[in-house]
Amino acid sequence: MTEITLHHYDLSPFSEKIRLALGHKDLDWRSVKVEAVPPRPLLDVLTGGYRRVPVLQIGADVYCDTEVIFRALERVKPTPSLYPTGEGLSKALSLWWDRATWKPAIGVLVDYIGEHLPEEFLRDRKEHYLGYDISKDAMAPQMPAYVQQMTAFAAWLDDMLGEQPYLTGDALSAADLTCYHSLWLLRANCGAEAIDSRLRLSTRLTDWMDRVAGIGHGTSTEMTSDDAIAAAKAATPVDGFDADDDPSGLHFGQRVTVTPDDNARVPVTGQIVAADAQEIVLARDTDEAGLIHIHFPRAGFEALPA
Ligand SMILES: N[C@@H](CCC(=O)N[C@@H](CS)C(=O)NCC(=O)O)C(=O)O
Repeated sequence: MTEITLHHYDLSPFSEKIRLALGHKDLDWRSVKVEAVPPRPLLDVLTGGYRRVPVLQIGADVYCDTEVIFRALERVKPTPSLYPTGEGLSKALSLWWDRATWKPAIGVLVDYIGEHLPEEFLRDRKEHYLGYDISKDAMAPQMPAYVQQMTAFAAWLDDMLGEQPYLTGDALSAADLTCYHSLWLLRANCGAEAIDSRLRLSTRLTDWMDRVAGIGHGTSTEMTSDDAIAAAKAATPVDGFDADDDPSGLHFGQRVTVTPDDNARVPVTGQIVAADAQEIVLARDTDEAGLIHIHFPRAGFEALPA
């Protein structure tokens, strides 16, 4: 089987979701560490310019966004599933959590460690990623509101757990990995005790976090970005997803742009080679890595004629 390669950095909570998914499926994978602040020219070759992290690569197939990465991992190794009770609830919970908690979680984070964030990191996040200033001073006036949001949402997770070990039932699902990630970010960087008390995390919730953490990250070996490009060049796209069923009238072979609809709104241009209501795949010819197929989810992205 072609190697599974994750392009990521340690502190990235969205990457932590995927590291845990790789652990859940007990996969061997290659780890390409990228800079926390772009430019990332070698990653851009593979993604066509999509600027967020993580990115999963399997040979010449490249997956942008954790939702479609989960989907790819399901295809590579269906069991244990990331969707033991079906995709709908897990995916809806994940999209809500990612979007509703990202700004408040960053607000709480910078209250604790904001003074240590480099100027170039803050500038990049404001100008090219989030569109707002995440410096400690800029976020301070809203701090009570961030705590209010995180506290409300964490209590909902606690309620969902009830008597069951995981959010959607007896078995772990993608929803657990997603809802874990921003709380992991806060506890790992601000101190678990401080966060547990500030956000009123119950013992039931922190026990669940311990269970999720216990999954681990599978087995990884380091790889350079250059070697990842060489692996893409040596491969041809092989992912079996070949649907021609776009719900909006886009058609096979059409040139389109695909752009996140929330932040880091860099359009990626290519020709449709597969599409349905959940996933779209663009073909791009690159000098450095040959033909690449880039996969995106549909929810949270806009695909429009180029
Ligand atoms: N919806 C995306 C969000 C990814 C995301 O925002 N990742 C953060 C890192 S945790 C990021 O890309 N930050 C800006 C950057 O690293 O360039 C996903 O699920 O993958």
